[in-house]
Amino acid sequence: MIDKFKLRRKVLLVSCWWGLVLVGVILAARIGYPPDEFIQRRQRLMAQVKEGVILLFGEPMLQPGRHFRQDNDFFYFTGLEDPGAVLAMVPQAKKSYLFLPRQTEREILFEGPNLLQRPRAKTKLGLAEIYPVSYLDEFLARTLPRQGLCLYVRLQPRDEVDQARWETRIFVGRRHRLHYNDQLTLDNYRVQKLRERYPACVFKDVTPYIDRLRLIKTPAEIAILRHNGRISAEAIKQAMLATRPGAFEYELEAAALFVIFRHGARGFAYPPIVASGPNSCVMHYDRNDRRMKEGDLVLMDFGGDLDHMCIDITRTWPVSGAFTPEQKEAYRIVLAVLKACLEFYRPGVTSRDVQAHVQSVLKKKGLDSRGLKGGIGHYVGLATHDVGPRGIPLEEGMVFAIEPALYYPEKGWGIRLEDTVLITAEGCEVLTAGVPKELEEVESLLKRRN
Ligand SMILES: [Mn+2]
Repeated sequence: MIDKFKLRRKVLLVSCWWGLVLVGVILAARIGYPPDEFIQRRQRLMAQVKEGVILLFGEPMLQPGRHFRQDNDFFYFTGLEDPGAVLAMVPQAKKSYLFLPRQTEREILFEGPNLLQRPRAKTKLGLAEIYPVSYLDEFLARTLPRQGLCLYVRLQPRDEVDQARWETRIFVGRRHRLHYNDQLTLDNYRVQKLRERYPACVFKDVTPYIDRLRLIKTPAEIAILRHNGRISAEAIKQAMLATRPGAFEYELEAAALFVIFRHGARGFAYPPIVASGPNSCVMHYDRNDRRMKEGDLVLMDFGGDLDHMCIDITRTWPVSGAFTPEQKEAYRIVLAVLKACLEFYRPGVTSRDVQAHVQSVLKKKGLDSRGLKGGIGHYVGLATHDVGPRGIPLEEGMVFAIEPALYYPEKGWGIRLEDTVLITAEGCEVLTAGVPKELEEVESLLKRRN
């Protein structure tokens, strides 16, 4: 009996140890993109557009004060982080051309050489040629007449790491409130110049084609998202463990950032929200500088940006470690809505179907929905609010976040829960399941604090 017990204990210890090693290996693994990923994406785009010349501009300069992050659409078809680049695709010839600035010695010294210094890279990257940007206009002048004088450019706004195309449009509109700030966006300026230079050209919008492709994640993107889901979930877990009365919100932000940066993230999917007490009712709270008190709830909305793929998670927990009965009641409703959504997601389902299911689940559980509907949240990918047609039934390979919430400013607390999910053939995979959301699990994790 004793031997058997000892053996069992040994097996348990060994398997625990291997479990820890495995978690370490999984979190430490570097994923990235396979080399031909971007060649295939360009082929897919060209197979659909079929005509003219497709022109995509990269981020023009290094961005002060932050790591360089390439324009999302440009990155999607190149995977390149060189500033000042332009990509031209000629669908009828099935060829792609890259244009890069000719760097001075000084630029090379400070920033390192761009691909123009490595002409042989073109074969590996599947490019027909790498040219200096100064050749772009002559290239267009030579190529456009043979391609029917048709130019596909981005006629809709760009998206950013934490801003959808439609949000860019709204913020530009907001900036225009004051006529001193109402200059054209860089995209619109480029289109205006192209129209001036090539007045005979027909201009068509390439964004619907791009958005349709970006909507369905590739196996490489899914692998990155899974990894990001794991490290971002672990980050929130560490923030939960760092919570104590008297600590500042930014201490939780620091605990979470350490985890994602340690595992290869280049930045965050959006500025981390660590909102305690009354701040939890401010949806995009940004300051993170309040001192937390016993009795506060803290709402944290956080996700990493790993290899240009974003994750979006929200959890809400009590600073003291225990929810009040009133908070528990609200938490159960938010959680029930989230879980009812997650269990129902599968290909073919519409937002309306999900909402009907949510209402029937709440009814069965005898819970008052307090106005919460559930449904399908925002797409997630290269941007936290990613591109893609809205209002269509779910398809395998879509990734989106759903974030039910109840806010009570008069009581000084709000509750939001959010997971990022991948639609699979049979249902969905919660990419952010690594951080607990069940009431009891949250409270028991908080008990582990020293
Ligand atoms: Mn979200």
